[in-house]
Amino acid sequence: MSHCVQALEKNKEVRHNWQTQEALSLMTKPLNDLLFQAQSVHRKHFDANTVQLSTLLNIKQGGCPEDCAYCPQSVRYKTEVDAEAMLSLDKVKDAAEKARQEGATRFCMGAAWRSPKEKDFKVVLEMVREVKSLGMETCVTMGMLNNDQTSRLKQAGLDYYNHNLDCSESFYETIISTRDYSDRLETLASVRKAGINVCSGGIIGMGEGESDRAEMLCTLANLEKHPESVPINLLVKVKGTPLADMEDIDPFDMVRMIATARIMMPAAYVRLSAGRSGMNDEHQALCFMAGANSIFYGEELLTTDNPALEKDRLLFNRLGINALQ
Ligand code: SAM
Ligand code: DTB
Ligand code: SF4
Repeated sequence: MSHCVQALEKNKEVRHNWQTQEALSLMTKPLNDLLFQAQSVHRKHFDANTVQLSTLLNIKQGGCPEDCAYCPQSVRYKTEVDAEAMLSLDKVKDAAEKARQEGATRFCMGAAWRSPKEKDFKVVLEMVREVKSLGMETCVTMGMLNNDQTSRLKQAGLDYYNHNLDCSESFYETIISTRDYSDRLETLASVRKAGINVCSGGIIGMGEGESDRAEMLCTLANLEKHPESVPINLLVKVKGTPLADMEDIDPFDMVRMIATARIMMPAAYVRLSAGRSGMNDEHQALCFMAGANSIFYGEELLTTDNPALEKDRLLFNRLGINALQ
């Protein structure tokens, strides 16, 4: 096939007119058919044996005023996570340096805020500049932002902003009451407008239905431009949160969610995000086969465990996966 025809084929796959019913039909196909389709799409857009590594650091833990039902950092729930002060610039620099040495290409800083206050925001700008100067990609997640803030982040060298939809608009009110779905979309629009890459995805296993999952993927895929990065989190059930006793979902549901995201957003990095500690190697391998090509690499997420570096290296070796350089 000529390069020109190949490019046309790829373009055809990048659509922005997805309907929930269509996404749902994809998601519920026989698993082998779904995996085959996802792998085929994946291979047109990416090297199928390369996975991108992002390392997370919680730069401001706990004490968040929001009521997200899954979150151990909300002040409203009695969890084992205490509120702490913001980390120092030096600590952040050291952690980023270590992450780079371990092979991560992106350093993601998370803060448990509804939205940043000016004084703290200035410190985050400084952190972005420092991490950027180490030669790493930078990512921040700290809640809602306005246009002034996104443009200042862009100027400081921010590459990605993570702001998840978390779930479908229909299911949203069961999970969060302290801000609206439209607030989330506005922040995403502002990030996009400022020229920062969008990182946005959600969580499964919160009691949502299959059609909620399909609806959320449609909202993401129907944005004017697909997010460059789509994290799919499996709920980490934390004691003290309202979702602590949710039932486990079928492991294949995670595989289906990833495969469907891959097909609907062919050129996005789909991240197998929270929840890997509870997955066995075979389950993770299926997620990579379904088109996941990014992970959080590092022994901690924000407040919960992630697999040990050595364990991930061994898994990559056994699967013949290389880390994106
Ligand atoms: N406070 C900011 C916000 O909510 O946008 C940034 C940090 S917040 C912890 C980032 C994301 O982590 C949430 O949107 C959610 O998708 C994910 N997350 C938080 N707790 C989780 C859990 N227990 N299991 C899975 N994902 C979780
Ligand atoms: C995302 O989608 N997942 C990350 C990141 N973005 C910030 C957070 C996962 C948090 C899991 C629960 C915790 O460690 O507190
Ligand atoms: Fe706060 Fe973010 Fe946790 Fe919601 S998810 S309670 S906004 S830290």
